[in-house]
Amino acid sequence: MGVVNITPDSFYDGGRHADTSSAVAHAERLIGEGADLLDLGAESTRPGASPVPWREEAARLLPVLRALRESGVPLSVDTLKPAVMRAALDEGASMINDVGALMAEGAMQAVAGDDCAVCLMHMRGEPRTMQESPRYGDVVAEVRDFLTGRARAARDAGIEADRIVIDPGFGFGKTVAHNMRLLNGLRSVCDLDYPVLVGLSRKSSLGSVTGRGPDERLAASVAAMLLAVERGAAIVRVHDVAETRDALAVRAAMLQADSIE
Ligand code: HH2
Repeated sequence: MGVVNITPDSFYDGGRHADTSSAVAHAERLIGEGADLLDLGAESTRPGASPVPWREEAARLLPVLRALRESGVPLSVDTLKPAVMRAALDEGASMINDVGALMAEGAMQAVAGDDCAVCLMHMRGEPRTMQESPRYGDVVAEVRDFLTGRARAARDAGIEADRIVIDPGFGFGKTVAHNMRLLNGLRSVCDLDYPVLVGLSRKSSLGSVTGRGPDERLAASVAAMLLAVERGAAIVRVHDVAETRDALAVRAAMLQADSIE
């Protein structure tokens, strides 16, 4: 899943693709690099980010969505807002990626009647405040229980099981230690009966581990992605599609080594 941030303030690429034509060009580049799916986001959820009014978010998002809907690649929309969800589905989005796990009022109803996929993510708190001393007893068990509950709520609202994707939410109300424990314990999240999406690309935990800024976290991002896939992640949400595909090609070749001459 290639990330397309149509925002002025995303933590890594904020402002690089903030207007429609550069966002579309970036998306087309990611498709050329082999993205199977694109995630379009028009509101940053980085720690400390302030919410954007839904009309502004929609005004950033919809022209890009319209320009890409014939691209042949399914389009996911990263939003917390039911009004944006509905507008995106009307314009042909295939998936709603909600870092709020469809807990906002009206969010579940906005997607239930459609046939779109949904991504339900774990977050502790809200982006503005989520990094203010998050605490867990057992982070892996708590995230797993939360995702089990949200998937059940989605099923109860009429969302079929094969439309549901779950995500432990790396960096959303978690310290570096929490994120590393979650990465190591990802298998137990993947053992739930839903595909698991993982977003670790260029995140600050990788900066803490390596001492590097967002622009220098490519190697750490590829390593983290591969560790997640080894533990069963089905979808990896990344800024760097070509490098990610190369790493996955090495893994695939290793797994198929016996059948290669
Ligand atoms: N991470 C970000 C945004 N959306 N969605 C899911 N499902 N999982 C994630 O881990 C995830 C996400 C943050 O990354 P980015 O979009 O690059 O930054 P920003 O929120 O600042 O735009």
